[in-house]
Amino acid sequence: MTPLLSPQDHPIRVRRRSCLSLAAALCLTAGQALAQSRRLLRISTPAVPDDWHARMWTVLKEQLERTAPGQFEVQISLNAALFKQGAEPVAMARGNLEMTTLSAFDIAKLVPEFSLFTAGYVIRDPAHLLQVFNGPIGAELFQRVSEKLDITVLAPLYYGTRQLSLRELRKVNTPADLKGVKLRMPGSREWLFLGQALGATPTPLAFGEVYMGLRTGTIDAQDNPLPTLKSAKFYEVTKQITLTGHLVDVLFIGVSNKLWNGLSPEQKGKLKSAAQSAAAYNNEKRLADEKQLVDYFKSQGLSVTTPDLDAFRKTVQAAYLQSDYAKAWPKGLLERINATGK
Ligand code: KDO
Repeated sequence: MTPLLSPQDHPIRVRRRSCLSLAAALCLTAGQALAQSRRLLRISTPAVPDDWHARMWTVLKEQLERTAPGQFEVQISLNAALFKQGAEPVAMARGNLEMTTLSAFDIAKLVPEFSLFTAGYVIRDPAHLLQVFNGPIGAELFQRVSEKLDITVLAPLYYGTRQLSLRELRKVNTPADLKGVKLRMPGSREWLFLGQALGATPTPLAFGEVYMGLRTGTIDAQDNPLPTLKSAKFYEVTKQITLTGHLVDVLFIGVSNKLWNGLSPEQKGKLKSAAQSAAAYNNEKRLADEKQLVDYFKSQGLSVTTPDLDAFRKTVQAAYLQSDYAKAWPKGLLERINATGK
């Protein structure tokens, strides 16, 4: 006997229902496939949210959403919340992180010639920095980074010119005036050497602890570019800025080769272009900030002084040239850097 059909089980409805569930199933599988084919891009940086090199990651994310919709899942983590400062390259090698900004100091640990860019008063200004890294010298060095760190550099960026900031007023004209000053540096050999070359007593401390260190007096001074002094609010616990301009500092937007090597040529092009846009955004904002921040800090009651730059340059350059670091600099590289842009 033919079973009685309830109104809901009418054959047309049944067929429509199964079509709908088939469509839903297809949608689900397509969705799952999309999710699987989406490349996870986890980004970690110690940068504070208001800093340009933190905001630039949103520029990268939004560009990728436009140019490669559904292909990347970008997760941005600021304030060293995911990995502590300097631990990013290891996290990338282990497959736990895909992107970050690397400093020359991070790279110098494995590629010794990079210590040339940790040395004070080598790079003349932001334009010189970008010419060096966007030209043949950059291409050669980035090849070494790929081999040694398994990271592809997508774009260099201008992090700013590092200046000293002190929690108390002090006459600082030459490196001798920094004798005994506890100058906070990030915690690696290369950073500490820079602090020492400046004539101070370098004290290692993570970026996230600098504000407190200045406030409580654990440290007497720190060095960072003016835009970071503002975004991380160090100026609130600083009485004096001394414009040593000792390091025209660079960061590199890097991606793990584990991710990079699995991308199609088209995806590589889009990711690289998004990284270049992010770097350009950072550079423009940072340069504009550096032009007007001295006035801002003065308006906040800080004393801004200019020391004897020749004295600083001579002392710091001599310290590097006499150090073991200089022994790792490939013959002729310093001369090529000096000749770039001239
Ligand atoms: C810092 O710790 O002083 C430093 O400026 C070092 C840079 O290489 C970079 O790590 C930077 O911090 C962070 O990105 C925070 O701005």
